[in-house]
Amino acid sequence: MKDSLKDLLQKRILILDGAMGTMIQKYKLSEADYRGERFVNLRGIQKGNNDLLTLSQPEIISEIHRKYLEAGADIIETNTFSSQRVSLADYHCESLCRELNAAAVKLARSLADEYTRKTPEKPRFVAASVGPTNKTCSISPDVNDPALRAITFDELVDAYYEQMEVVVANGVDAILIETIFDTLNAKAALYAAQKAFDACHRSVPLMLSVTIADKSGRTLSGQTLSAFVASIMNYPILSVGLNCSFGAAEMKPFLKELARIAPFYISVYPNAGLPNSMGEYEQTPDEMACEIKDFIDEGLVNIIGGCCGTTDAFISKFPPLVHENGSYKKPHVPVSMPEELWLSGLERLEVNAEKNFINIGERCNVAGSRKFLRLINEKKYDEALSIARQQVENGAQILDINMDDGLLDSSSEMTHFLNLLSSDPDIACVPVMIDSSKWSVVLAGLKTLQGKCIVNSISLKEGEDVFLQHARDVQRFGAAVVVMAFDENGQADTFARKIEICQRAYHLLTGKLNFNPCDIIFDPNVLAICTGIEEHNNYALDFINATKWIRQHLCGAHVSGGISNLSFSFRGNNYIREAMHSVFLYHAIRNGLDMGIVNPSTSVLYEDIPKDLLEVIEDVIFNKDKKSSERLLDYAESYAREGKVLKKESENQVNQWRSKTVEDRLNVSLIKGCSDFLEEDLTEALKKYAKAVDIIEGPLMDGMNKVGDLFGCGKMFLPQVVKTARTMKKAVEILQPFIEKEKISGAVAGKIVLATVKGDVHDIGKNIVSVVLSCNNYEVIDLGVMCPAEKIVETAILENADFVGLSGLITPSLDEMVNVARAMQEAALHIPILVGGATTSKMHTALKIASKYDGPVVWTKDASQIIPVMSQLKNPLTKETFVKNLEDEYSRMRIAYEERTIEIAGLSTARKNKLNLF
Ligand code: B12
Repeated sequence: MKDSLKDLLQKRILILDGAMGTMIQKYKLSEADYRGERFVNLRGIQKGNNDLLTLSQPEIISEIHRKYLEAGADIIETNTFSSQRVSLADYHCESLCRELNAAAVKLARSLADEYTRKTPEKPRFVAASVGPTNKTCSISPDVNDPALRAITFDELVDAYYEQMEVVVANGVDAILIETIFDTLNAKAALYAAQKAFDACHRSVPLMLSVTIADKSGRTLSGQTLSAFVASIMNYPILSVGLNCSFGAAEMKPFLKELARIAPFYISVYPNAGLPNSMGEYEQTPDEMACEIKDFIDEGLVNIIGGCCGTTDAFISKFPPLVHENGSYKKPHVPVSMPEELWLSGLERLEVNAEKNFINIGERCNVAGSRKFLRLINEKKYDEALSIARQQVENGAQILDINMDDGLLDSSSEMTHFLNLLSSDPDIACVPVMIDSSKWSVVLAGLKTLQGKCIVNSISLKEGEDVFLQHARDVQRFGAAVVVMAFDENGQADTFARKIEICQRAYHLLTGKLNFNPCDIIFDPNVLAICTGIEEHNNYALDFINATKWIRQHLCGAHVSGGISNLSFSFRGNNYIREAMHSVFLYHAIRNGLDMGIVNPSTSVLYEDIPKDLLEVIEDVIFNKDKKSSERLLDYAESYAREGKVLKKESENQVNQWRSKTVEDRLNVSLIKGCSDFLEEDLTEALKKYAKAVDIIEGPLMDGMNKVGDLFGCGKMFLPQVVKTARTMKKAVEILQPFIEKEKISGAVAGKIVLATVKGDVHDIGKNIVSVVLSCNNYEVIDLGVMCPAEKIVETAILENADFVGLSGLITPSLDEMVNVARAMQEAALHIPILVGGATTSKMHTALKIASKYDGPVVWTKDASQIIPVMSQLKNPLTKETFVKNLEDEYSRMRIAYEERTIEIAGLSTARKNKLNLF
C-alpha cells in the first residue's frame, strides 16, 4: 500500500509543483485557443480563463502536469484555482463549475497514478487547488460603507462546497486552500470542506497556504501571521504555509515565524523572486534553489514548491536539495499544539499565566448598557463604535458584543456591527466575544469574524444533544467557548452543582468532540450577594471555590465570569460596587479566575479601599458570619445617612496623600493614574533634583515599579495600568523641555536605531532613552514598538548606524532579543547592541544574547547609564579596553553560572526527609 501524504511528510520533504499560469503563458494561447471548439459561443472574453483550458485544451494541462512530474514533483495541483462559481462568474462560466472540477481532477489523477506506477517508491499525489476567489468576506468594497461586503460567508461556503464536493468525490488526495488573503474566506473554505467530507463520506487532508500582503507581515485583511495561526489552529489541518507575495529570500522571516508557532507541517512555494517594473520574474531556477536550500538547511519546511514565475525548470532543481549523501534531509518537526488559549482579532492574544487576568470589555452590550442600546436603536453606529474603541484604549483585551434585545433584529445588528468593527483596525486588533442567548445570533457573529473569537455561551440547559450540536458548530468555526454552569435542572448556585455541571460538560466536550480543552472557558455564575436572602450569602465563596476546583481538576480549562452581577444589590452606589468587584477579583484571581467581563474604566484600587470597608467586604465575600451582609448594607447606608458620599476620592483622602513628600505624591499620582497634580509636584521636584532625568529614574521609576508589583499580584488591573502609563507619559512630557535644556551643544555624537522588540508594546522606557540620547547629541532612529528583527537589521544597515538599542519588558522579549542578535550576526553586523527594560538583566545578556553576537552587547539598568557606556564604545581610545573588560566580565559570569552549585542533601538527611504517605 502506498504511503499516505501524512506518512511521507514524517519521513521527508515533499515537492509540490510550480505555477500553472506561468506555464500556460508559455503556450501563447489566443482567444480562440482558450475557447477551443466547444466554447466558441461563450459570452465575453475567455483569454485568461485558465481553468477553462481543462475542457478546451486538456492536452496542454496534461502536458504541464507531466512536466512537473518529470521535474520531480510529489504533489501536483489540479487546474482549479478559480473553479468556484464566484470567480467563474467573471467569465460567465458558473454553470461549468462541477464539470471543470471533475475534469481537472481526472487529468491530474491519471497522470499522478501513471507516475506512481512507474516508480511506486515515489508515490505522486493530487491536491485540489482552491483559490481565495475574487471577493473578500472581511473587507468592504466601498470606502464610504465599511459595513458592506461583496459576498457573505454563506454565499462563499455554497460556492466552495460545490467545488469541494466534486473534487473529493473524484478522488483528490488533499485540498490545498491557497493564496489566502482573508482568513474569513479561508474559514468559509474550511467549513465547506467539512460539509463536503460529510456528504462524500470521505475526508482528505487539508492544506492551507496564506499570502502576506506586504513586508509588515500581515494578510490583506490585516491579520498578523500569528493571529492567522490562532484563527485556524483548531481545524484538522495537515499543513500550513506561505505562497505568492514575494520571492523566497523575502519570505524567510515570515516562514521562520510560521515554523516557530504553527503546530502543522510547513509548506512554502514562493514566487520566482520579486517582479521587475514590467511585472516579469527575473530570478533563475538556480538562484531560487539556493534560497530554498537555506530553508531546508534550517529545518523550516516539509513541502517546497513554486508560485508565480516558476516553471518545471525551477522544480527540477528541488529533488537534489532534499537529499544528502543518499538519504533524505531532515524535514521540519512541527511544534506541538500550544497548551494555552490563543485568540485573535487582527492580532493574537495568548491567555496564559503571564497575563494574570484578561479583562473583557462589557460596554457593547444592549442588555447591559442603556447608552449602547439607544445608539444601536437610533442606528448611531459611529458612536456605538466609539464605545468599543474607548474600551480597547482603556485596556480591554477582548470585546464582548451583545445585541439581545426583543425589539432589535439581533442577527442583522450583530452582523452589521461586527462588519463595522472589523473595518476599524484600532478596535479589530482585539478578539471578540460573541454574546447571545439566541443561537442564530451566535452563528451570525461567527460568520462575520476572521479572528478566533469566543462564543458566549453554550450550556446543558436543553440537554446533551443541543449542547453537543452547539459545540460542534463552535468547532467548525475554530472558536473558543464559554460554558455556563447551567443544566437541565437550572443554574448552578452551589459549589457542588457548579463543579458537577462543569465536569460533565468538560467530559462531553473533550470526550465526545475532542474539543481543545484550552478553548473551554467555564462561567460558574457570579451571582448577587447581600440580597437579604440567606441562601445567597455563600454565592461569592462558592464561585471562588468552584474556580479553584475547575482550574485544578479540568486540565487546560479557563474560568471567567460577569463580575458586575456580584453587586446588584448595591445599584446606585457605584463606589461600593466597584470596591466589591475589586476585592472579589483579587481573591478570585488568586484562586484561578483568569478572565472576566468587567468595566475597563473601573478605578477603585484594592489598595485604596479604607481598611474598615475592606474588612466588611471580605467578610461578605467569604461569608464569615450571618451578619456580614447586614454590616455592609449598614456601612453603605450610614454613609448615605450622614450625608457622606462614598465617591472615588473623598476630600479627606486627597488631603491625606497631598500632605506627603513630593516623591510619595508622585508615586500616588502614578498608582492612581491621576495627572491633576503632576505640574505642581514636578515643579517642586525639579527644585530638589539636580537633573530632570533624576526625577524619572528616582520617584517616577519607583512609582512604576510599585504599579508593576500591584499588577503582578492582582491588586491592579490592566485598565488601571493603562491609566498609569498615560500619567507617566504625561510626566515625561512635562519634564522633556527641562531635559532638553540640559542638552549639551556639539556635533552629532553617533547614530542609534532604537526599538521595542517584536511582541512587546511597552515604550515608556524606550522613549525616555530616546529623549536622553537626543539631548546628548545622538541621532535616534526610533522604530517604535513590536518591531521585527528584520526591520531592525535592515534599518541599521541602511542608516549605517553606530548602535542598536533594544527595549523589552516582558519575558518573551528576552528570546526576541536573542533573535535580533542572531539576525545581526547573520547580517555580519558588528556594531554594539544596547539592551534595556525591566525583565532584561546583565546575566541574561551575558549568557544568552552576547553569546549569539560577535559585536559588543551591553546591558544598562537605566537611561542614566547609557551615555557613559556609549561614549566609551564610540571613542577608539577607550573602546578596546571597554570591550575587553566586558568580555572578561561576561566570561566570569558564564563560568559562575555553569559552576553554580545546587545544594544536595546528604544521604542521611534525604532519608530523614523522605515522603511519609502512610
Ligand atoms: C506601564 C506597563 C504597561 C503598559 C505599557 C504602556 C506603554 N505604552 O508602555 C500596558 C498597560 C500597555 C502594559 C501591558 C502589558 N503588560 Co505591562 N507593565 C507596565 C509597568 C507597570 C511599567 C512599565 C514602565 O513603563 N516602567 C517605567 C519605565 C521608565 O521603565 P523601563 O521600561 O524599565 O525603562 C527604563 C530602563 O529599563 C531602561 N530601558 C528601557 N528600555 C531601554 C532600552 C535600551 C536600549 C536601554 C539601554 C535602556 C532601556 O531605561 C528606562 C529609563 O530608565 C510594568 C511593571 C514594571 N515594573 O516595569 C508592567 C510589566 C512590564 N507588564 C507586564 C505584563 C505581564 C503586561 C501584559 C502582558 C499584561 C496583560 N495582561 O496583557 C501586557 C503586555 C502587552 C505586550 N504584548 O507587551 C509584566 C511583565 C512580566 C513579565 N516578566 O513578562 C510587568 C513586569 C508587570 C508585572 N509585574 O506583572 N503594561
